[in-house]
Amino acid sequence: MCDTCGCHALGKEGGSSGFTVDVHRSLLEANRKQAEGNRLHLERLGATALNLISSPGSGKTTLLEHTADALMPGFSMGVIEGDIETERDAERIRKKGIPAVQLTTGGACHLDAPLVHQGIHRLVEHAGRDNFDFVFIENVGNLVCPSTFDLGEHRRIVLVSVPEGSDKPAKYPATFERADLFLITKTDLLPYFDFSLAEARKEALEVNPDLEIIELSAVSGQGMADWIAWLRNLRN
Ligand SMILES: Nc1nc2c(ncn2[C@@H]2O[C@H](COP(=O)(O)OP(=O)(O)OP(=O)(O)O)[C@@H](O)[C@H]2O)c(=O)[nH]1
Ligand SMILES: [Mg+2]
Repeated sequence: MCDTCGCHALGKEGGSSGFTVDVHRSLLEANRKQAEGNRLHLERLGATALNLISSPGSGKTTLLEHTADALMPGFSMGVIEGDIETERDAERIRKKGIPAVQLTTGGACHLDAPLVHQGIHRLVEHAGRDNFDFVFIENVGNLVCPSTFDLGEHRRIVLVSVPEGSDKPAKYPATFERADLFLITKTDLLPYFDFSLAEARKEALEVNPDLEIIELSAVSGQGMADWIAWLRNLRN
């Protein structure tokens, strides 16, 4: 098992031991139960919860900053930020007037459901209200480990930015298999990189034929209307 996060059932010698696999299974089972509890909890708050997964720097926080501008004041939102260290992303969101709490994992490369449960309580306390239309959960920047852990979200979103390359869906298939929406971000940079929108779409749909796909740039605004429409549609 990975010493940092427990996200792979591999022994230290590179093989899997029965003990390691059992511990891993029971960790995942405990996570699954807490995730169901989180989902009910979020529904009692009236919230649709979204889990954002991507490599570091794909533009998750920037997208949420711009989403705050576009969604407010029609919809209320709260944000649970996940990072290994620092309060920086929550501070960025709070500057937009949006309630945000920061979860720091202290080394683990993903959020898990028990940590997010704490985050829900802290968000309600911090916001001073118990009703939200949307709760966004920004996962730790990592395209691998977060895909294993249900956090109690209603939809899962995977982001890949143009500078990362269009070959990512085939290389990280589990994350795409388990996602509902694929956001191709930083499309304003397309002229400067060899990113192929056609390849990214094709590979993603080969992994998950039901995946919805939106191309956008939070900076230029291109595609943001499609993203906001997708969000609004979740509340209809
Ligand atoms: N050109 C361009 N840059 C962007 C866009 N969105 C984000 N960026 C830049 O990309 C960098 C990383 O953005 P963040 O929003 O912090 O990325 P993140 O996914 O939240 O990063 P982590 O939380 O560290 O995983 C910043 O310098 C942003 O200004 C975009 O649409 N276009
Ligand atoms: Mg961020």
